Amino acid sequence: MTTNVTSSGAEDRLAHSAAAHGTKPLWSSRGEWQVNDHAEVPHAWRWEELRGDLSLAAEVVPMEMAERRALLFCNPGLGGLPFMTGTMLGAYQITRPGERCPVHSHTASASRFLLEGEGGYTNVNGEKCVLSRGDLVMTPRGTFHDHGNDGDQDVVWVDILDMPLAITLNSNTFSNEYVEAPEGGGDPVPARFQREHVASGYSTRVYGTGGLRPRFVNDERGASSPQFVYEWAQTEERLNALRDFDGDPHDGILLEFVNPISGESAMPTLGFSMQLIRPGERLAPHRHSSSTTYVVLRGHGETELGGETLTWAENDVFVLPAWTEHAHRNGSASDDAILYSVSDRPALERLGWYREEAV
Ligand code: GTQ
Ligand code: FE2
Repeated sequence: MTTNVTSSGAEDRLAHSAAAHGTKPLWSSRGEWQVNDHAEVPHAWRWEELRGDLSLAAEVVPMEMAERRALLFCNPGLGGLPFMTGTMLGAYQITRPGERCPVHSHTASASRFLLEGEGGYTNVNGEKCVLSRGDLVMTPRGTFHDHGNDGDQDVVWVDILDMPLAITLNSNTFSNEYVEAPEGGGDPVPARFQREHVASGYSTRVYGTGGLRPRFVNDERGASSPQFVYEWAQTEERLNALRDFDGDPHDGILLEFVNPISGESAMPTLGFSMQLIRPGERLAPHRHSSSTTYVVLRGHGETELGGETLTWAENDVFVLPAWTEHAHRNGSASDDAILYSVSDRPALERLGWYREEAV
């Protein structure tokens, strides 16, 4: 006589017993967990809707309490977590004239992309980086940073960090234990803000020309770009110089901000790009395993995104989830559209998991 182990009674007994002992049968449960049901979905955050909330936050929440006045973008696919994608956290952050945000550091790498106001700055490891609209500043993993607004209007920028990735990999740490020697010298003491240890504009002066590397400088900035600031004025010049090329069928005239020493992505986990979509231009659809967050610097348009049409206008933010078909289109026949974007492609490439296909 043989025992029929597939009989339902025996199977139920097995399932119960196996579960009670802390296991789950692979052969019958695969469909439940081999796909990510809690992944990011296409979504847009509208400047027109959120700018008022930023002003309200600035009115009612003093900086002493907020420390950083950021409204974190919540992707509706992520169950209420304040993340844009499985790998990226993003926010609009508002700083009022004269305000300063206290110094801190974290394992997560961060970036800011300025949308509104003059005189906003972030001090990264002692380098005060003053930003104008369209400027990008890097805050690589582990760097101490504090922000402020020396101008006379509100400053608003978009933060993008790889913090969800750092959390997933159990590596997210935070510190506000910053010490530095007093102005006149002596032993380091705790400080709420960094002094400027480096000349303002240092990293663009040293690295910002591209193709010409000062051999007498050797900044140790880990796997991230030694250039902290990428200025819009220079990016715009490059985009205009390249606008008559065919460009990529899917990405058009896209420039990646790279580490000027290695030529690799500006951060080991995240890649940063600026993309010109010319008047009337319609890009071809494709998809890839990386996810991307977009900020509209200029113009308006539409993106076919996983079978839906998502419209966008200046200063809007939107998410392209992993492996989702997409095609961008400039909505104007006469004006440029310019998209800033951050992608987790470098992280996936380093793991050997990046793939893409035209559709
Ligand atoms: O400005 O340093 O949106 O540390 C989230 C975490 C901004 C910042 C965020 C941060 C910051
Ligand atoms: Fe930070």
